[in-house]
Amino acid sequence: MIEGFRFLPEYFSPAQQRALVSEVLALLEDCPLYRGAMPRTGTPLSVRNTNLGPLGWVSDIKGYRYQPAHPETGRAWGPIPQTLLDLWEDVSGYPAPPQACLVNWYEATSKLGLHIDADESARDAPVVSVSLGSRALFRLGGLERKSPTSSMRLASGDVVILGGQSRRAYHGVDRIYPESSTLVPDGGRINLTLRRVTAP
Ligand code: MD3
Ligand code: FE
Repeated sequence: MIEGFRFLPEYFSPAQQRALVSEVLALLEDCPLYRGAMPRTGTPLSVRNTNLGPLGWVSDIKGYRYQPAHPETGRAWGPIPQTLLDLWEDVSGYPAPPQACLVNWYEATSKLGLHIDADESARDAPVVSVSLGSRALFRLGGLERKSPTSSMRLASGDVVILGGQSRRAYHGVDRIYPESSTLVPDGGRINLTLRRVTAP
């Protein structure tokens, strides 16, 4: 496995997972999920998104970027839940708080192609990911698209930390296993990723 990758299975208890899903669902009322699109082609993304925090990651026909406002409502994103700020403090080893929590919402057939995350200028900061709801088949490769990959299942409550070399690695989600959990409505999956965007 690539340097800097850490897997903390069942970091959150079932009770903590339920509380976190309830809190996120409540925040989505003012900060709704929307469907982004691929740069240039405008092909709709398979996963719906929203963000929490001062900045949010957005993808549309014009490109990928971080911005302070929701692309459809024009309002600021909602707050990052304290539980997630505490998680960042516990596991990131980074001297400043996260600025974005990207919410990825997977339905039964959603997937996320192999990609790298390169839109953050704070390149020394890790990404911290929380999985909630149905299990996902996650694929992690190396620094080049052609690098060999390995797959693992991410289950509800699992935390993954992408630091060091792994922060620059190709990765994606091949599929979810819908209804492997009832935590998220319609047997879906929520992935929350905490990100530092700018150097402190
Ligand atoms: C490896 N999310 O939001 S989480 C993403 O399950 C993303 O929704 C996936 O890829 C998901 O960009 C994977 C684990 C993860 C998150 C960020 C990474 C792995 C990563 C950034 C760099 C390298
Ligand atoms: Fe990613």
